[in-house]
Amino acid sequence: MERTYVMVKPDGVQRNLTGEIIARYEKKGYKLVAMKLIRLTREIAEKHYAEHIGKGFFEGLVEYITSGPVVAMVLEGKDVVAGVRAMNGATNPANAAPGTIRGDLAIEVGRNVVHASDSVASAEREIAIYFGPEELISYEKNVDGWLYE
Ligand code: D4T
Repeated sequence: MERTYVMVKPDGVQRNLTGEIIARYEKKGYKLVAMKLIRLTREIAEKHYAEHIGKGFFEGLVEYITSGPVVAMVLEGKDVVAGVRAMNGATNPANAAPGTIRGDLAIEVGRNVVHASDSVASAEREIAIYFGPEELISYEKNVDGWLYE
């Protein structure tokens, strides 16, 4: 089953949106297989956002993402990478549709409350940055038969 890396960013934690954001994924049917509260170091932030090093917004991005704790998690489900990206909405909340997390809960691109991997390859890379294999828990849920044919 596919997995993705999701992170409630510092603004989401500070604004008490962690529970609401996780609840949306849970209600959809995605399964939490790992979760923890952590504070990113600059080193981790640079690893995570390596593709953006050197861009104009990079320093502000690192300052923001290291400014307070984040809730890091791994979600599992059929086509979960694309599904969570769709639930999160456009990167810039100004372009995010109502009903999406960013469309409903955020205003500016530099405070967009949540992160999710943009491909299966990114998910594998990002999960490995934040979690050791022993932290990923495979388990059955009774509801699975009501979610999948
Ligand atoms: P993340 O990775 O945070 O889920 O965002 P996306 O995958 O949706 O978008 P991204 O990688 O293009 O951007 C990473 C991160 O940088 C911030 N950002 C981005 C910014 O502050 N200004 C910008 O112009 C862009 C493009 C927001 C998300």
